[in-house]
Amino acid sequence: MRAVVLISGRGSNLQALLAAQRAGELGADIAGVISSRGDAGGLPKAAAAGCQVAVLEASDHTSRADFDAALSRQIDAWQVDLVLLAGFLRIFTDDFVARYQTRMLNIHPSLLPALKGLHTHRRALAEGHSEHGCSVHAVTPELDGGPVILQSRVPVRPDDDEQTLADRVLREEHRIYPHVVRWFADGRLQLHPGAVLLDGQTLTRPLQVRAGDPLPV
Ligand code: NHR
Ligand code: GAR
Repeated sequence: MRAVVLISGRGSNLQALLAAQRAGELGADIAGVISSRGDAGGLPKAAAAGCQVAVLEASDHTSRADFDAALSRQIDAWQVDLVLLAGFLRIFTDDFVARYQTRMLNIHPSLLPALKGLHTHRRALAEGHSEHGCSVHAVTPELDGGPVILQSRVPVRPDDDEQTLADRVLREEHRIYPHVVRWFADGRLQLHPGAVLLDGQTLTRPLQVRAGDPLPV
């Protein structure tokens, strides 16, 4: 199975996926990495790992539809089976989502459906949440609204700031994302337009772990 990873920044989730691939635990080859920013820290990491890389900047495209068309062309040229968003900061058009909906996953830094959108750690603190976390979900046209597959819960501590909380969540992102990719690569996870199936059973609610707990097999 071949995967493409879409990034916009640092690329630590990309690195976690690459590490899982190297360890033989991903079940997929990361054939290519596409960044929406030329200065993304993840790009040199991708190149060092031997992935093909491409940069598609929004400023070089006249519309979202035009950007997404260029993105599709690159993805399709690499002939991948799976599209993985990893800190990708561009909202897609419905047409783009429709094309990849059965083979596209995202890692989002909150316990969805709580805290969709950006700046989730800041908002978790501002809203006084006692628990926070991250979610791997299927991507649908509704932003951060697709079915959640696996999430990890972390405590919010009284002395947390945005950075300490983000770090605690990020460690869990790096555990759960490669794990879900493995399910997809092994053919155990199927993404359908209205439902997600794991081992042939419709997921009616997300699987959940707590920080550090063993992951569901
Ligand atoms: N597209 C669709 N249609 N559906 C989803 O669920 C998507 C998506 C595109 C990206 C990732 C998402 C996240 O994990 C994602 C999920 C970007 C924004 C955003 O507001 C929000 C959520 C996500 C990604 N982007 C601004 C935009 O105008 C740009 C912000 C910036 O550049 O700083 O595209 O949270
Ligand atoms: C991660 O925390 C990811 O969940 C989040 O951005 C960070 C990217 O870090 N994604 C979003 O907020 C998407 N809107 P990384 O580049 O080191 O993987």
